[in-house]
Amino acid sequence: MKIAVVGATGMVGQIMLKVLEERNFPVTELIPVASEKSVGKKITFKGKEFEIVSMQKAIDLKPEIALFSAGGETSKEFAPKFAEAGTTVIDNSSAWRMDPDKKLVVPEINANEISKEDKIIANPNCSTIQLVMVLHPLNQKYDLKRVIVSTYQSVTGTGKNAVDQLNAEIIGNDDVAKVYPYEIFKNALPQCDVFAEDDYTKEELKLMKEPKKIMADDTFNLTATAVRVPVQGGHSESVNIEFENDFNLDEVRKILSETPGVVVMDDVKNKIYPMPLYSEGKDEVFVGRIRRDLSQPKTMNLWIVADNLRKGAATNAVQIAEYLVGNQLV
Ligand code: 11C
Repeated sequence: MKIAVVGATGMVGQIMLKVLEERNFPVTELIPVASEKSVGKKITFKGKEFEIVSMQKAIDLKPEIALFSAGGETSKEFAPKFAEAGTTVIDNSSAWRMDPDKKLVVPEINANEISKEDKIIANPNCSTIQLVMVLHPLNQKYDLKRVIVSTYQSVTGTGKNAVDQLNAEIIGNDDVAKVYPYEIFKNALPQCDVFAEDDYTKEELKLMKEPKKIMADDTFNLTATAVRVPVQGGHSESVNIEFENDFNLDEVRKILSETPGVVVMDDVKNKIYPMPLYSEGKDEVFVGRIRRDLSQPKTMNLWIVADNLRKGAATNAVQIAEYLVGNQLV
């Protein structure tokens, strides 16, 4: 499989390469693509060096699959050009996610929607992916009525400059570009991305819209507050879920523990619950603190953690690519 990674030097691009290597994806030719200033530089993949090429060169090489993680504007401009050349693009930006003609895919949930005609496939937002991995199996069994999610998001979701800001603030170095409007060390910012409609941030709106499309269900309500915290290993989410039907907590744990890609870590007597420090570098979505909401019936609280750069971005994209290959869709 000839595969391009667009944005190969970025945080997610680097993890895409790592995940392709770890999962032994059948790469016959790797085409790393990055901005003009990186063209000509080399990256190492499976012990071999590959030269970073320009976008046009990559399009001309007609890869079967292109994994894109280069931002929405780049994706809007170049994904259609790859698609016209016959490449199937798996795009990690928000550019195509809510386009009614594009599939928004979490493979464990809706990969079966993908057909050969889908030349641009959208990878959901990181905080959405870990949320739907848990919501979907519970929705199938108990029918969602209302979801309230509050996130605690890693600085890695903002990118390398944000990680640099946090690390500089930890050592008291003021000589660093500020990505956030305030200090992030020792702080919590109730703002992920910019403010958009109705005083919600773009991140909150993604969380409120994308799950309904992925689960093909708009019969439930969902609201979100997204918060940036001085953490690097992954995103955490406190989720309150009201169902149409009542549930049994042992059965809930059983359903989730039998869901591929989900790991239940829920043993409070032994202080076992998911944390970003634990999820870092792992592909699974971890869920714990599963308990009844004592304030109203048919409602539960739980806590979801995942590495936002892996299952939240790179791993999910590579899983889509694996599905394409495994089902002869490219
Ligand atoms: C964050 N979720 O943590 C974002 C990063 O739409 O893919 C990913 C943004 C996106 O800030």
